[in-house]
Amino acid sequence: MKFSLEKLKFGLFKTKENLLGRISQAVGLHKKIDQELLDELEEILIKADVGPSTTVRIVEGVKKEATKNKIEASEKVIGLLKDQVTSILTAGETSSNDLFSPHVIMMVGVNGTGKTTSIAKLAKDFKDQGKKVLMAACDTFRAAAGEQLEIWAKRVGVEMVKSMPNQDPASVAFDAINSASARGLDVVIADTAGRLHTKVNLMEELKKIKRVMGKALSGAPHEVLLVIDATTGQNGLSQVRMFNDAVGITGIFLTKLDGTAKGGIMIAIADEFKVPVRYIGLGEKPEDFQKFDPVWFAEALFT
Ligand SMILES: Nc1nc2c(ncn2[C@@H]2O[C@H](COP(=O)(O)OP(=O)(O)OP(=O)(O)O)[C@@H](O)[C@H]2O)c(=O)[nH]1
Ligand SMILES: [Mg+2]
Repeated sequence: MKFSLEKLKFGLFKTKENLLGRISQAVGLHKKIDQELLDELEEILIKADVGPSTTVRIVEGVKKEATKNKIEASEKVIGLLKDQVTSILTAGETSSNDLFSPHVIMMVGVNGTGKTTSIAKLAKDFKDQGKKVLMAACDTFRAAAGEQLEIWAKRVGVEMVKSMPNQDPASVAFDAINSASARGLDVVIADTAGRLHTKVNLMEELKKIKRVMGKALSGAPHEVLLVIDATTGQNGLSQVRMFNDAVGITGIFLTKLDGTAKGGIMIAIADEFKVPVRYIGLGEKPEDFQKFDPVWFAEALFT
């Protein structure tokens, strides 16, 4: 995928309006960085879904830096804010660019967050890098799920291991990994079910898929990506907690950042869980996503 700051800025448009737009307004009303301005900043960040504890940490950081460096002019507050946000987002990052062979990725998340679409995006990206990708239809719960994945597999031109309705999803994962190993394929991406109403069963099912993947290939899955819909705001935090407790997530794919003003959730996630956001979804098409880069993200948000 080609990185484009313009595309990122465009995708973050509403979040930016909500955040930078209001901050600029507040800055216009104050000459100096004083307590009143800091209080207003706090309110703006909380309204942008940055979350209370992360907001307090950011505002305190801004205050400390301003005092330490004797920065008084109110317009400088935006740069200070950008630095704080960058450092929070960077702290959550770990570099894990090693690809195993086959590299097994398990996608999890509550229903409708964008798992299947995001799998198509990743698959296309790997394919564009010359890798051979196999999708595994481990959502055997919802009848149409397999068909939906198959449409994407065809559209982006990768292979897929199908499943029967109600087949044990772990067995689908097992077969897919064995087949990929035998045929020397590079990447396996497993789609999983996301139903909400039977949380306990779902978590047990996901644990089993993960366990069985490890039996098919020691070390698999190499990545467990949690798909979070940015428009759900603070609820995303409890989803991180829930899935992390059950299957130990290695990264987050934050979808639907386009068209939401709630992108601040990303900062709260990075601060509270230290789980890196790896990708962001900026639209419905396979090319509408980017690898997450904290520096560029802060740049797109605050300038
Ligand atoms: N605007 C926008 N829409 C997205 C994005 N990612 C996914 N969607 C849309 O979100 C809807 C749900 O996407 P799916 O991929 O089917 O979600 P899912 O998690 O697989 O859903 P279930 O299989 O029902 O659990 C679809 O209409 C997608 O087009 C994104 O980054 N931006
Ligand atoms: Mg799906």
